[in-house]
Amino acid sequence: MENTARKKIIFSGIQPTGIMTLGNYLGAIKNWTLLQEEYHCCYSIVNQHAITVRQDPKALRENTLAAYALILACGIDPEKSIAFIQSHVSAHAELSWALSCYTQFGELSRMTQFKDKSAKHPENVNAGLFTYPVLMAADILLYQADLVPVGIDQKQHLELARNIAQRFNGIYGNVFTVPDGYIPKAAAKVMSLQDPTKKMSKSDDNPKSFIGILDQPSTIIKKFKSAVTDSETCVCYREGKDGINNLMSIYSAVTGKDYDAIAAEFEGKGYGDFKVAVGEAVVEELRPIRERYEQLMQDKAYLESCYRAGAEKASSIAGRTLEKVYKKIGFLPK
Ligand code: ATP
Ligand code: LTN
Repeated sequence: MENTARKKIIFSGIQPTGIMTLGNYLGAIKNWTLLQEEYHCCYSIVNQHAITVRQDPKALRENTLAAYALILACGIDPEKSIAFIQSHVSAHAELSWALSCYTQFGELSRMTQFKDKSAKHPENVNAGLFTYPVLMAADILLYQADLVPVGIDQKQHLELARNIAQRFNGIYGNVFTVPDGYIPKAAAKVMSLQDPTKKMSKSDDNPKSFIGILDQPSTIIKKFKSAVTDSETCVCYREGKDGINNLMSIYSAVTGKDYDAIAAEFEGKGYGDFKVAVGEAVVEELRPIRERYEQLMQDKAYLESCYRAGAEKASSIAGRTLEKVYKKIGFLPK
């Protein structure tokens, strides 16, 4: 009989490539915190993914600690969830190598993130950028994750992870759980405030295009006031109104109001009022996170004890899966 009592397992990761944005928060991390009440959750700062783009070593070290502190500040409780740094658990790189031998060149060539990032960094189209989704599959499959909370931009990578798992299981029997995505209804893809046809991204060169989770309230309001919209006046969700649609989805994700309620609230009012309301709602959502982050960064010893304990717990789970995989493949035991 199937064991229906097993608590589901969640895995997700975020790269320490700069200050996290409102997109990262609404698209992913907010769900991370909600899920930890009901599930076994593993969350990782994926610094090995980050080096697919050239990083300054000192900045990478600092950003890794900052990202770790930030996920705790957002509400990840290191007692409830396993929160760790990817490079501290060697099984990720090891499984990634094995899985790369079960992934086709053609599959990786179709990944849109690879195409985008290689166009953005033509001077450094390295093999890691190409095999990035295999490492991501290893991250997820090591923990036998059932659900992976991510923004919609990661859907294609997730589909590949499912394909790799199914292929491996097809050859060797039931080794991996086949994961499903967990994508939020509102704000699955927060768009740039300056070009609402583009994803809000923390590596965007124009800081006005994104809201950093740690931005000061006055900066947040200023950025929303200068958000690009359209030449109409109606606050309503409609095709072609990319800027307003984006602001509505942010407002909806933060306040829980649906689009009809938002349209009614701003009927007869201009975009100016709406932009300020969105800004203020976001300021209030982010204020406690910024305050908690500042406290946590004062206590490096605490952060260190958390990520060490996290790595230990993660290693023990990941090690078990890796051992099973090695055995199935036919690697002679040590
Ligand atoms: P970069 O912009 O530097 O490529 P990124 O922010 O897209 O990085 P990650 O830091 O790895 O990439 O993203 C972590 C999580 O945040 C992922 O689940 C991703 O789907 C989500 N995410 C990123 N940007 C957005 C966005 N604009 N809207 C919604 N979710 C997002
Ligand atoms: N590729 C993801 C980050 C990431 C991830 C993961 C997300 C790496 N490994 C495992 C979920 C599960 C991105 O957001 N760019």
